[in-house]
Amino acid sequence: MKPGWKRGTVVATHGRHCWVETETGERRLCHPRGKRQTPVVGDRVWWQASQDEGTIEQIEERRNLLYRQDELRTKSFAANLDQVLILLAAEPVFSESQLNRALIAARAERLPALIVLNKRDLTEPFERAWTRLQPYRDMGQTVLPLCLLSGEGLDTLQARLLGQTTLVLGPSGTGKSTLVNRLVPHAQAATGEISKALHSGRHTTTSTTWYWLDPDRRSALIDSPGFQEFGLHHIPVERLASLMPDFEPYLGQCRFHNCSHRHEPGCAVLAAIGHGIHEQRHRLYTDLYEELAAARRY
Ligand SMILES: Nc1nc2c(ncn2[C@@H]2O[C@H](COP(=O)(O)OP(=O)(O)OP(=O)(O)O)[C@@H](O)[C@H]2O)c(=O)[nH]1
Ligand SMILES: [Mg+2]
Ligand SMILES: [Zn+2]
Repeated sequence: MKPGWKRGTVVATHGRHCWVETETGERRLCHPRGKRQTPVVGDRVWWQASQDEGTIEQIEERRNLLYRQDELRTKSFAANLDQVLILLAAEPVFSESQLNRALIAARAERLPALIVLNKRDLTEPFERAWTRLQPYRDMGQTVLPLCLLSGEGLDTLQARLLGQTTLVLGPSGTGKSTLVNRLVPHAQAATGEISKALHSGRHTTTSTTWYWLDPDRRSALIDSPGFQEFGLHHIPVERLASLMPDFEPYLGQCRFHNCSHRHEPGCAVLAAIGHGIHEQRHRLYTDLYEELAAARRY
């Protein structure tokens, strides 16, 4: 720390520029000094004023960091979180592979994850989605029902957000920005008609943004654009099985200590399929295993 440096938190990013919230609650546009470090939302920084803007001098060490991934480039996008809220909805139908990836990314950073299923008013698709989430409840994962339209389930969810910094993740159109608007009256986060968003292939929310839930600034919600790919390529393939909670009880019981749990004889994971491990969960594992093994060859 040097004279003139002040503390702040990155609350939004636009390319390489970002908005920093000062300790007095003022928000100021800042530019990172040099190209070495890119600030992400949630970063605690030291910044210095230059007229009405600012320069980020230093980013403090991160407690944790989540990545977003496109093709070969890996981009980090939020840091210093307490938990991750994965918002799914009755519609659009969610991809279990994407859900699994988000859960693994959170677990790799030792972040608790909360799954919330929104749009309970759409009764039949909601029931189908709820049933598809059975394997996740079986592995001890909390799954909360929600209807942002009526507000049903909001109190239970709100209690879980108290005093925490929560990153809201999920596919496009599940209601992430609607949730922010429900909980932060002056947020005015843009929300979109699902059909429009899906048909144009675009997302309503295009950048990650931090919102305070309370006047004393203890609970925060971070809205993010709907995810396409979750960055997992930094995870060693040998670690993958230990990041799937339903596999965990069987690890260390296979005949071979370096078992990949895909085809080896005497594999305790393979033996548990059908009781303890759902078959499609094992399929998600093998698909991801191949992907991570291939990524390492580059
Ligand atoms: N039927 C129903 N519709 C809802 C509910 N909650 C949100 N929606 C609608 O779902 C649509 C998408 O909501 P958004 O909040 O923009 O979704 P998002 O997750 O922020 O989407 P992206 O920003 O594209 O990632 C909007 O038309 C909302 O009005 C609900 O409980 N029931
Ligand atoms: Mg949004
Ligand atoms: Zn095995």
